[in-house]
Amino acid sequence: MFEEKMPKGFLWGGAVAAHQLEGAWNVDGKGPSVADVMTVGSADQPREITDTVEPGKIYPNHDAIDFYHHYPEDIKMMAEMGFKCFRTSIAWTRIFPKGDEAEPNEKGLEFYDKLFDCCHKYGIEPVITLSHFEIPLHLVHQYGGWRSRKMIDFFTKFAKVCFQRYRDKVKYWMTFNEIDNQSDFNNPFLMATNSGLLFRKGENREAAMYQAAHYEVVASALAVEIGHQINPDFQIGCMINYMPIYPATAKPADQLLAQEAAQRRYWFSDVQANGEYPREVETYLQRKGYRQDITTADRMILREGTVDYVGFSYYSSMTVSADKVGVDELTDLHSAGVPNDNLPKTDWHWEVDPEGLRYGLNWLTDRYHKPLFIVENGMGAYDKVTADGKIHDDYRIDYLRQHISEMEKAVVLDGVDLMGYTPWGCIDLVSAGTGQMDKRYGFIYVDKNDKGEGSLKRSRKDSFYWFQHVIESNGADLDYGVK
Ligand code: P53
Repeated sequence: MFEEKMPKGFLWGGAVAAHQLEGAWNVDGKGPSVADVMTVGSADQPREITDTVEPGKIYPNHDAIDFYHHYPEDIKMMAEMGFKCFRTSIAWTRIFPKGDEAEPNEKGLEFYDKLFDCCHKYGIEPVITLSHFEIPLHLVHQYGGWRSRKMIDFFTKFAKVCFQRYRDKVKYWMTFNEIDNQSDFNNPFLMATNSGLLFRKGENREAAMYQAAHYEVVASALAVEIGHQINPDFQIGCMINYMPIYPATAKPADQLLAQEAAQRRYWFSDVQANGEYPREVETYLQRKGYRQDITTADRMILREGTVDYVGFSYYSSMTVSADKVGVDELTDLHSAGVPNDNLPKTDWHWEVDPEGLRYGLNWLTDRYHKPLFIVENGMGAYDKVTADGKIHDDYRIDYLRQHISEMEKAVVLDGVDLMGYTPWGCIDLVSAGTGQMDKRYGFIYVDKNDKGEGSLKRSRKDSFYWFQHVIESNGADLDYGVK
């Protein structure tokens, strides 16, 4: 147990994303986003991305947990847990239903006014992601998503409208969720969600990714500049999915490969935090002839729009082996990955590595010299409701407890500058990767299953009371109710 507590004002809370919990997919003028044409999958079955909404298929994001109509009750429960902040996103298609309209949709703007007012009523600070896997479907079909430079204008217009409207209600922002997931460019789901890229047959996916991601980092930098003009007190961050990349052995080739893999994965945040492409990635792009459309003006924008903090999600680490992919043959990171036998796995095969979080907090501090914010962490698990209506989720408490403990070492022993901690899916919601409801992360249980059946009734899991004590003690008591 720590004598020292976390810093005063530390932002304890929870994280969600609009499309994964709001539902009301076509209510009050909302247009369809790319998430609205994704079906339900499972641990071993990927989600299908259809052209349009097809009859007979289950699209779990359409209704989700209907947070759109339940938010007063849900925020109240989060306040009961003691949340200091609440991370969600603004569904782009509520504000610009197609994405390329001249004027925003007033009804959509009003919804977030009400939501943010509700948060403030309980002293909860909203933490807002602008683009969290919710690209307007029209922009995907009409412009090819981020293949098009025009997306920079559409996105920055959306960002500006939000910054102006919520100037006095939201202080903490992030531009793109998990922008670096695209280093896994052979994963069609990640490319569709992050960039609205639907691949053509035989296309060079890596080339398409680098060009699209370039437009995104430019749009992100412009948004940072616009935001700071609108309110100099805004804290605007980038957001990456951070995973330590370990060498499989102490062989120098594995070490080199791990370093190279990190360069290919973290150049996104390098650009966003440091204002320029790192040398090795610039050289790689020149060698390959990728990202041909970059202008002098783009480079200026990148330099001027650096972020205030680095937000990141943390779920697991990855391990790479030069026996799989040679050092100079690395393209997509996934292909170099090997299992790490030292680590247990979740039911969805994600490796659990609490110490990797402390390692990461130090690594990111060394690399960026900026405040950090853990905006997602957690473990998807099956929950069982017992006869007395309770959910005894000791496995979830165990996971979070170990991670928070490592986080506290990084802050107290290593001096990392950390703004807050918002575990993922604080209320059960639709999984991004699989579309399932039964892959649960929440402290608050929601009665709904993968087929879309259930009363939507909310109830408190054991972890609810545990996290309440963690927050109440500012991170000093991690043992409440632990046997
Ligand atoms: P789910 C892949 C790898 C790491 C994080 O994920 C990821 C993904 C995408 O599935 O996504 C983030 O729901 C994301 C959230 C997502 C959460 O992690 O697949 O920012 O939207 O729900 C957990 O279990």
